[in-house]
Amino acid sequence: MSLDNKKSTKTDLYEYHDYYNIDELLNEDHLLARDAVREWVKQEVSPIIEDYANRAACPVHLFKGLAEVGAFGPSLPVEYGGGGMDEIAYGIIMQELERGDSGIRSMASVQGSLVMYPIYKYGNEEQRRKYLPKLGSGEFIGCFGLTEPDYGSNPSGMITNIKNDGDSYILNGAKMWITNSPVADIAVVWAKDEEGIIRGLIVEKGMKGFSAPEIHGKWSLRASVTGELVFEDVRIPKANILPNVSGIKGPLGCLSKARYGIAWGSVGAALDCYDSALRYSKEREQFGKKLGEFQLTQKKLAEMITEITKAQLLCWRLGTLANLGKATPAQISMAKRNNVDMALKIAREARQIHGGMGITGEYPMMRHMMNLESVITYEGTHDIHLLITGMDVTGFNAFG
Ligand code: TGC
Ligand code: FAD
Repeated sequence: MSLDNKKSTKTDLYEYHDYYNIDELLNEDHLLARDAVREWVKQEVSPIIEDYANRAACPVHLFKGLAEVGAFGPSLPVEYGGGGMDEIAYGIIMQELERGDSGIRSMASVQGSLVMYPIYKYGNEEQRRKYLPKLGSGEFIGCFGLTEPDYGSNPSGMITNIKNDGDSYILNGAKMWITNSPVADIAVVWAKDEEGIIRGLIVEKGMKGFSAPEIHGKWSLRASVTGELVFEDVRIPKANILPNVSGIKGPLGCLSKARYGIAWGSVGAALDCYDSALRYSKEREQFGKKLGEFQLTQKKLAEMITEITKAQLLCWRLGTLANLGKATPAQISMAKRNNVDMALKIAREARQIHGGMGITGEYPMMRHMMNLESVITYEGTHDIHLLITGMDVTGFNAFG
């Protein structure tokens, strides 16, 4: 029996925590967007997510709802399927989604920042009109193919390639670890041309020689579908090449957009874990006292809200810089690295506060913790972002 769309009766008790009154720095649009997405997550994600994660199934039916709450390309222009909002609104939406589940935020990150953004930024008008409204409305699902089996942290080494053949290119190669690939209608793929220059192209489902097998056996992001992209002499019309970018800075520019969203999103996962631990500490008694009355529990909770508050401020400042077009890739790396690491540590501490109950699906920490093991790896690993900061402050390149 399929459990698709079947909701549990579990109530989502989540309450937001804003220790430094950061809400006062937000405008009405931000708050409206946030409240709408928060409510949507409570109604549509929380009741089903444990079940989907348990079954390692992707709730693809949520794509339409994600589109309706404006989660796809919130800061892209409305006429191209986006939300026409600013970068802070984009960040807040990602935070609310990841409060529900990192996999749901992943669906939105990939669609908006890794598929719609490159088509908008690097595509021509015909490509924009053809794909963006359908992606923005959730009619099309997209994926982003950069990583290869032998080129993860070093995508510049990629071997996937295109060869000129009249009015087409012939694409060969393989991509690995691609979010949404098995369910995607289109893939934005990065490949080297005959001069070794990286180009972006749009590959459509059904093209001969193109397949997208699912990767099974993940213990992380179980409600997100991940797969490969395999290209065997796939004929790509020249009209599908993104004309306005070449070189690795093309995909890296998309990653900056998505990493920015993860910096905000991971705070959502941390908030959910903290919120659950705080509530549990006020309910559960041992030795005749509430857990929250013990100093050791207070230390855990006090440190959690301190780290969350620092991360919230980092996001707000980064968002302000992004709105001015001044957020540098290295600043984004610092926020992505810090906030994901913070969220992972908080998930572990919050799990401890719940004792044995913390390992069950009754509470969200284990799911967030396992998800965050992917989040700390994808979009640049924890150490790669450290090296980006190191290079920025010293001027010395420690890669390679
Ligand atoms: P490098 O020589 O440093 O730079 C080449 C050119 O690119 C520019 N650039 C950037 N531009 C925009 N945003 C960024 N983040 C940029 N980083 C670099 C740079 O200024 C330069 O421009 P120009 O004009 O001088 O040509 O390039 P490199 O090949 O040495 O690479 C550096 C390194 C290692 C930092 C980079 O390769 C890297 O970030 N590696 C990590 C790989 C990664 O993050 N992969 C992510 C795959 S996608 C994914 O994980 C999606 S998960 C989605 C989900 O489910 O949410
Ligand atoms: P490697 O690059 O092999 O790294 C292994 C280890 O070596 C890491 O700890 C790394 O930090 C370390 N290391 C590497 N180089 C150095 C160095 N110079 N100095 C010090 N340490 C180093 N990719 C996409 O293109 N599209 C997607 O949609 C996508 N979705 C993903 C979804 C999931 C669930 C996962 C797990 C990954 C996804 N990825 C995607 C791929 C992801 O971006 C890569 O896994 C990531 O960039 C790391 O590459 P790798 O796994 O090959 O690890």
